[in-house]
Amino acid sequence: MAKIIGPALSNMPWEDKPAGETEPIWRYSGNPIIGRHGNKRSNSVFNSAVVPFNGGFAGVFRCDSRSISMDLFAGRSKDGIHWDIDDEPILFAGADSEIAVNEYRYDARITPMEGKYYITWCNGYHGPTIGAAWTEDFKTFHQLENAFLPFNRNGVLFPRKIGGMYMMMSRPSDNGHTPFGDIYVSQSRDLEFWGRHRYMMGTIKGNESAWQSTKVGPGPSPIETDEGWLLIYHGVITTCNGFVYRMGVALLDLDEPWKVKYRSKDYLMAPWELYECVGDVPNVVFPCAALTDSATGRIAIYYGCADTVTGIAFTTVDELIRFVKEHS
Ligand code: BMA
Repeated sequence: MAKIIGPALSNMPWEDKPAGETEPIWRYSGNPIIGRHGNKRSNSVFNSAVVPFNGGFAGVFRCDSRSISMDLFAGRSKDGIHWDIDDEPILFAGADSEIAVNEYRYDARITPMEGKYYITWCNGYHGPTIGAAWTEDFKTFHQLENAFLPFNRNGVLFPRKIGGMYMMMSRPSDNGHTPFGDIYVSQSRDLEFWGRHRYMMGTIKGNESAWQSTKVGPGPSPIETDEGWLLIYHGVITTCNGFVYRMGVALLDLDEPWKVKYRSKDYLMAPWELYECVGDVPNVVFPCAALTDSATGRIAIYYGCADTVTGIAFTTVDELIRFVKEHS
């Protein structure tokens, strides 16, 4: 049995694998857990992040408004399934006034680290780049400098220093709906200045693994295991009717996480259910968070469905490691 390195979480949302299920991952029977109308003005609630907090759960949610502006909202939950999401967006304090201008904010990840909760997101600053902030209470949020220049998306921190350095994955891109994209890892001593950029993994061209032929991007903050960092990511193909977003998994070297030990050739999960295939942007599953229980190896992945609603899928560390090794 592989081991998750991290705290136990006995109250995380969970359903056992249904009898006869052959997939390595299975959806919560009550999906979607958050519908379009998660707060007062929301058109859609998706691509959002959650963490254990104060015996329950807290989250940062992407709620696109009815004017279709993109912003981040704090939320709280007792069970990780039923959520109260604020009606007003998060006010980020502390940033340099230039950085604090809110052009747009979306697709947050949360990484608990050193007693704080770090939030990273796609932040509009003359083009999309990686915004960063921290909170201790999900009420006051302290904004840091943007990690990178535009154009970039999917900034995801590792949950601890590695070799004495903070590490963040990202996916350099362009100003629009990027028709390309590979994942890199960057390093920092202080979470402000980033360098030592290393290529981690890219798209796979041709017919071999075409679901990830257009772009790939990191999902939740990586899960530390005794076999390596488990990275759940999204992969995109361009079809005659637009992009299709699927989920994959990779196992990264613990000390040099840009080195990929295994990576799924077959996708892990794809838009199969109606709420994943039909919505404001059809055929999208987009993972942004994972809860884990080191005592049992359980993993609950939170993912956006069709850019409209939010779902949970369950798996275990053994299922993911077996799958990535068998389908690498
Ligand atoms: C990406 C991001 C995501 C979105 C996806 C599908 O480029 O904008 O927020 O879920 O496209 O529309």
